[in-house]
Amino acid sequence: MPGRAFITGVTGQDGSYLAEQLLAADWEVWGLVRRSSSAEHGRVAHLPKLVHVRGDVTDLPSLITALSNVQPTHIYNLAAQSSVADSFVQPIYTAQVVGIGAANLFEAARIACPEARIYQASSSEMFGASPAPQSEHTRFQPCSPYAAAKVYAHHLAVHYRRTYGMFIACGILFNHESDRRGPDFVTRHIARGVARIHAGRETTLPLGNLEARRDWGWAPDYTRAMSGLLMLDEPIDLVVATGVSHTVADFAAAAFAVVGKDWRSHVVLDAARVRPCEVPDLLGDPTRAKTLLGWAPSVSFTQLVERMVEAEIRREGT
Ligand code: NAP
Ligand code: F7E
Repeated sequence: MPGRAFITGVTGQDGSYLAEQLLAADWEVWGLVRRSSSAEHGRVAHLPKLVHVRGDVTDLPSLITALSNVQPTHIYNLAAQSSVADSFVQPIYTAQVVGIGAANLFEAARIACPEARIYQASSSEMFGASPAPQSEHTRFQPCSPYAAAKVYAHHLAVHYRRTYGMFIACGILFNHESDRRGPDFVTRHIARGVARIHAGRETTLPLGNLEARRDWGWAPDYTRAMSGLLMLDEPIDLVVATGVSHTVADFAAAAFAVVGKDWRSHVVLDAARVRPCEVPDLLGDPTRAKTLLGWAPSVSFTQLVERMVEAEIRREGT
């Protein structure tokens, strides 16, 4: 039965797809939107039924007020400073939004709506240096301030689950992409660079570590898994991944191939894009997600790359 959902991070990539999917299934959807002098909220501008609630996950009173007023049945905590690269530059801010932000959300829910089911956006980045493949049993070895903050939030979710009996499920999601991805992430950066080179507006594409491996999937598949996780009888931790990984170089090669170009003629190494500490190899084992949710990715790596490059070509108007 549809209920009332409250989403933090609703203006982001995942929040926008999740809101779309829930509204299409007749849920009432409320989204936390923070104040900005220039916000246009482009990813959710096409969703008139989405109710915007002013607040910030670093501001506990705003969360208590929002949850007291909305009284959601389901809460999705997607708000984050989600860039791993930027977390090295702003480690304290990242901890405040990703770590303390989650603590504020759990505490606000405990006070205002303790019966609500909560989804916590955990991340494959938490596995860090642990060798591939990674599953629910793999040790967390975070390699960035972002990952360390996500590990804190994850452990806190488990603590609230065990100590207060709250329904808090953690989706440990591997990289998922779309044409709504932020422009700084490598897939969108590559897709946009290819489109600009195709249009004759650039000649080179700067990249950092080409050898890092990631398990890339299609974002709307992953937001389906989020709502599925809150439909289970018990709150659990669940890995969501395709089970296939590629290097950054593979992504670049596939993206340039969409416009008939050789990536080696355009990619240039930019040392400033290499991180102080790198996660070398993320490859998820989605067995449990398949068993418990019947979840499977609907888009292959090649289709994902094509969709992203074609979307950027449309944006470039060529
Ligand atoms: P995203 O596009 O970067 O969106 C982040 C969202 O958080 C935006 O709506 C942003 O609002 C909001 N936000 C940031 N700081 C906030 C604050 N202080 N208070 C309230 N809202 C705040 O991220 P995403 O890719 O959709 O990812 C969603 C969640 O899943 C994040 O928690 C991310 O860490 C996690 N995750 C993502 C992936 C992935 O591959 N995409 C994988 C694993 C886990 P503004 O629009 O105002 O900036
Ligand atoms: O980097 C390498 C980079 O920034 C992927 C977030 O959603 O997924 C995301 O984190 C790889 C890394 O994503 C460039 O070093 C090379 O190895 O696209 P990314 P991420 O760091 O994996 C996880 C699961 C999350 O939870 C995060 O929120 O690509 N790389 N050259 C580059 N990366 C970027 N951004 N830019 C480059 O030029």
